[in-house]
This record gives sequence, C-alpha cells and structure tokens, in this order.
Amino acid sequence: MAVDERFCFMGEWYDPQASMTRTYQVLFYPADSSIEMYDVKTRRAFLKRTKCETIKFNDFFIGNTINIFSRSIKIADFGDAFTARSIGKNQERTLAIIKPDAIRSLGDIISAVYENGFTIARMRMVKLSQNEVMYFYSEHKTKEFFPRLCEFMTSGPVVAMELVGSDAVNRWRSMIGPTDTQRAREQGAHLLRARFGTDGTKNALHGSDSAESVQRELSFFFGSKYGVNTACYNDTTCCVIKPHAVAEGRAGHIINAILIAGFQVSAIGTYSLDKVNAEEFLEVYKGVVHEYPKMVEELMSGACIVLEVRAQNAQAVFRDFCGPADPEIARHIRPRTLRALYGKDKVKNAVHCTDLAEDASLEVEYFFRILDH
Ligand code: DAT
Ligand code: MG
Repeated sequence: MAVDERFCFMGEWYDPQASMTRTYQVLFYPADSSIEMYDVKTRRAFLKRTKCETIKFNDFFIGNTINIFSRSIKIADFGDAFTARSIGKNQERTLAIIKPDAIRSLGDIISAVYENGFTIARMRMVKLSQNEVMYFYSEHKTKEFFPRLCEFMTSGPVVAMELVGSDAVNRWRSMIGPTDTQRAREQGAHLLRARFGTDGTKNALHGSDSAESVQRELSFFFGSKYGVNTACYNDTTCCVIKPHAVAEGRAGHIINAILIAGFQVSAIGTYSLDKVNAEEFLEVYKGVVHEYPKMVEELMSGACIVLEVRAQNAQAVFRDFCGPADPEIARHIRPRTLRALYGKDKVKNAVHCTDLAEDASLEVEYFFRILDH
C-alpha cells in the first residue's frame, strides 16, 4: 500500500447547535489510519490530518456511521472516482434472511457471516404477514409450492440482514448452497442450508439472486419497512452488544451464548446512536458512574446490535449472566459470564444490560419503539 494512498468520502454530520446537516469531505489514509476533513460548503479545512486509531478501513462503507472525534459522521457516498472504483467493488450488498426454521441458530449464522468477511450493515427481526410474504415472493405466486412457502415464512419471526462485502450476491448464495436442503447436504456439510435447513421449502436462509433483487429486497425490509419488529416488552430486558464487540466480530458468539444459556432473543436490530441518543439512553448513569462520558463515547462509536432478551424474571437473571461491569473482576469471580468472556475493560465490556428492573421495558422501548420511528 502506497504511503500516501488516500480515500475520499462524503460524510454528513447533524449539527444539533445549528439544527442542520453539514457535509464534509472525509479523507482517510490507511497507512497510518489518519483522517482529514473539509467542510464542503465553506471550503475550509475542518480537521487537519490526524491519526484516529479507532477507525478502521472496513468502517468506510456507504450508509455506515463512524465516530470521528466524538462526531457521528454518516458516510453518504464516495468522494472521488478513485475511491468509488477501488473500494466500490469490495462493497457489494446483498439481502440475506434467516428464515423461521433457523432462528434458533441465529448466533451461529451471524458468526458464519463475519467469518466469511461480510459486514452486517443493517439487521432487524420482523414478523411478516401473509400479504407481505406473498408480495416478497410474488415471482413464485403461480408455483405449486407457493402456499407452503407462505405458510412457512409466516410461521415465526425472520431476521433480515444487509450484508456488505466483495462479490456479495454470488458469494452469499454459494455459501448457503442449493435451494433444496437435501441437495445442499449432498453438496457439502459446510453449506449453510445443509447445516441449518430442514427440507425443500424450509431451507433456513435466503439470498438475493441479482443486483435488481438486492435493490427491491433491501427496500422491502429497510426502506418502506414491511414487517413489524417483534419486540414484546414483557418478561424481557434490554441487551446492547456494544460497538467494539460488534466491530470485533463477536456478536454471533455473544448471541449464541445467550441462546445456549436458555434465554430467548425476541427482537433484534442494529442502531447507530448519535451523541444525543447515547447520552439520553445512558442518562441514569450520569453523575453516578464516573465512566459515564466514556460510556457515551463507546456507545456512539459505531453500530451496535440491540437485543430484546426474554426469560422469566429476565432483567435480574440476564444481568447476572452478563456479570460484573468490570471484565477483570468478572474473569476472577464469574469467569463464565459474557463480560468475562468478551469484555476488554470497564467501558468496552461487550454488553450493556438493563440494571434496574423498572427500566427494562423502557430501555427496550427506547430502541424498538422510539428510535424505530
Ligand atoms: P432460492 O430461495 O434458492 O432463491 P427460489 O427463489 O427458487 O429459491 O424459491 C424461493 C423459495 O421457495 C425457496 O427458498 C424455497 C421454496 N421453494 C422453491 N422451490 C421449491 C420446490 N420445488 N418445492 C418446495 N419449495 C420450494
Ligand atoms: Mg430466489
């Protein structure tokens, strides 16, 4: 990599003081992870070239929100032809669905996604209605198997994921394998439909089949928002997989551990919090926990994955399963807890969980009701 190689993006930042969105040219130098910014409107330098170790090359994809010195900057577009050409081809998108028969393997599937070099740009668990499934699969409406397909796809929640990576459409389809689970098993035990599928109709996973389908299917799940999220707000508590753990590719392992421990994941969504949201969500810790400013900083540093976790007495039992807030302490006294296993320090401690019983439904609602609207 050339020392002065640089990539250019258009970034947007909502300035709460001025109540307006400002546009910046964001230059990224991979050689030393430094960043330089120009205000597009005033044509003035906004940030001179500065090292920003927390930002990685992979964070720069369109639609992602990254944190540059406490500002949540949304990457809106490539900023020059060189960047579009050289990065664009590594950032193809596809729409994946974890179907009802594979929801119990959510964690393993998400791990497989990361292990194959994909980024999950957006994700949501939804329940589809009969009409929504008929519309989504309208190309098959005259087929003999259509009623079975509709019945299956409405039989439980599904998780839609926008995957970003090189040659995403073809690569994801070859990872899942042939439509029929039996044929997938014949072709290779590693294929995801072979691992998680049931039969010819119940085949665990979906992948878009062309660039046109990607457009249509992404806007189905993430544009007009077909499908209601599955949050139920009772017997539940809130778990936020923090940005550092998401960026480290740990989300699949964490979800897997939660499921194995007997909890149900009743809703899931990706969120990129800005400073206002992060402060609001963590308000109860303000002036109480001296790490509060750092907790805010971590929570807004990138995308997080939010889970609604369901169990009897969910808040207390799940908090216990997360372990002490400080992973060092957790590793000594509660070595099997989530923070012991996946935390790095008191702030980057892998997960946030609701600390007070009376806040559990409020925290779940904060994401799945307030931010979803
Ligand atoms: P794919 O999901 O591999 O793109 P498709 O678009 O042909 O396959 O069909 C959509 C879904 O319909 C498929 O995932 C499972 C179901 N299906 C397809 N062919 C079927 C068949 N011959 N019998 C039963 N179900 C079928
Ligand atoms: Mg298809």
